[in-house]
Amino acid sequence: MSDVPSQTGRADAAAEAAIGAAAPAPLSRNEEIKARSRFLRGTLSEELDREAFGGLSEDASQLVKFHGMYVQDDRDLRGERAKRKLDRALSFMARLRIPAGVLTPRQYLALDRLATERANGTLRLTTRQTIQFHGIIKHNVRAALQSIDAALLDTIAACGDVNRNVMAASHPFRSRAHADAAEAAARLSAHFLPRTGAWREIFIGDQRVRGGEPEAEPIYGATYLPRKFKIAIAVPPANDVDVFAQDLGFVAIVQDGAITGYDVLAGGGMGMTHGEPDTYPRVGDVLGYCAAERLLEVAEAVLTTQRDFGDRANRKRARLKYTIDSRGLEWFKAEIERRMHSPLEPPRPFAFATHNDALGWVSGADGLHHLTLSIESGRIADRDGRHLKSALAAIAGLEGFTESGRFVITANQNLVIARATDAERERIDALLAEHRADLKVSPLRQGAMACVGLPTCGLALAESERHLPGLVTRIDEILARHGLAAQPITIRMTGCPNGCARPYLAEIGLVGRGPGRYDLWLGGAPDGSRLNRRYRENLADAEILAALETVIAAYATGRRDGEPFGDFARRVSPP
Ligand code: SRM
Ligand code: SF4
Repeated sequence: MSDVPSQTGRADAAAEAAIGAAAPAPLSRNEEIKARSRFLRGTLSEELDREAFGGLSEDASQLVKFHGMYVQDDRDLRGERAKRKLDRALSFMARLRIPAGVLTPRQYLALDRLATERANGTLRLTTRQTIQFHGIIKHNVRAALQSIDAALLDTIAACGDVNRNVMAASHPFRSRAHADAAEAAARLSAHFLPRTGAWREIFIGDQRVRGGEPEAEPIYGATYLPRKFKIAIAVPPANDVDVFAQDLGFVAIVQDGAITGYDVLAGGGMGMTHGEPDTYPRVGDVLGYCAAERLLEVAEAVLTTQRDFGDRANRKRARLKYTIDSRGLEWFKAEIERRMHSPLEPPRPFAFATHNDALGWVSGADGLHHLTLSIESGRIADRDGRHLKSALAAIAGLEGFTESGRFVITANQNLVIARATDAERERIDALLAEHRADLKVSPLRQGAMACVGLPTCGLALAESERHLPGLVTRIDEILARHGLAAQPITIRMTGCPNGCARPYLAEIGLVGRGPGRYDLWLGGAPDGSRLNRRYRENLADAEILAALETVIAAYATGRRDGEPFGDFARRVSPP
């Protein structure tokens, strides 16, 4: 492991010493909150007991994120409640930590029940291979987390200034290399899990052992990281985890079917703020290659470099991508290698073909079958005559499959129902059909992703999850008019520029500006390796459709042989 100081809070001092610059800017308020929190406890426990108020104080609202939760309000109800002089309708969103997105069907059943009994009746698969619950009222928070704990799961570090859910190629049963990647994700997740006992004490009811070891965070230190930190492992030729969008990405190098090492990427990130050019999306840079057994060592060197040099004054510039851009890639690589006591090897060649999921059944050499099921915007619900939630619960409860099957969440918000026998495969198909949950979707819809957006996201400027499906229908009509109905194209929408559905890597990106208005970004690569560019700003739906019709018509007649839509859009609309 790297021999770096283990306690932070001195990060700014270290950074200033290193560059010999002017007096440091004052730390952000979140740094004070973390420092005072006694390893993420703060006043959370007492505040949870006060049920007369449905939310938390500002400081506790920041701390609860480290435990995987957000205080939100239903924005559909805001205006009406304000008119009636009522407080906001507050509730909690809880996000699980599920490394590589792998669940047993039994765990899934527990989560399905939780959604019905303690949340808003739906489960939301996220773009980082995990599940969110919305609408948990304060009174239910502890009970919800206790049922998560009983299912041998947790929400620790699912949000907050820590390493987030670690992603891996979404089909761990496809090959030995895929299984290796999922196992490596679990190891990374465990290695960077905060050591504080706060989650168990506050939500589960565990008592601290009197006179026990003093608590410490050997990797993070008392003030954790300057900002969130994200890791993913891709197994070529699928870039289904969007490895270029991660703070730290590993691309598996496979020999004789097993992962022997990784190309290491650093500095990816999506978020930006409208009108603030010093914030921007960025794809990760390839730093070099490491042998598989050095995975944790490399990851710790990168994470602790960001811990010590990331910006703790300005949270808008606190991600690793800005640390790298401020100090330079050469400096960054040298610092990683200094911490590892040896250089990375030159990168090995790799090639990706796609960043989407391949839908449908595939069968393994072991005779087991795996179904990748399209879940629109990751929302599992019984609605509009389609009983997806009931269907998945029935599948998870199939005798035998409950124990031997697996549910795997993909980074494209889809679900792999894995490890089914011949007979189980037949039952699964029948259950999906009975519940009208086996809809055939167009290639465009297969490559569509939307962030949550309204009504729960406090940062949304425009609709997203509720809006994209209808817009896709209309874009499909345009594609059909131009003979392109079968053309796979990635389209991603977010309700604001934070980029939660990674829209800047899509062939068509739509980024919320204000109610009903979006910026249109075009030209991402079909394998997710290139940023798209802003093509038009502040468009209403009719303007988006008109702009797309023009480009799609030109693509229909002017594309080169086999040229993907994103490549064409980039070629014909240079910067
Ligand atoms: Fe995100 C904040 C939802 C993946 C970049 N994201 C939020 C919050 C928590 C809003 C808030 O801070 O108040 C959203 C909660 C909405 C809700 O009601 O549920 C939210 N982000 C999501 C999810 C659920 C979107 C989805 O539809 O699946 C994803 C949950 C991931 C998970 O399971 O951990 C989600 N967010 C992402 C990604 C994609 C990724 O990680 O690969 C990104 C872009 C990559 C990146 O981090 O650069 C992303 N979310 C952000 C940002 C911008 C961060 C930045 O430094 O630029 C914010 C705002 C912030 O942190 O201040 C944000
Ligand atoms: Fe909310 Fe913006 Fe993320 Fe969408 S992209 S979930 S609107 S923060």
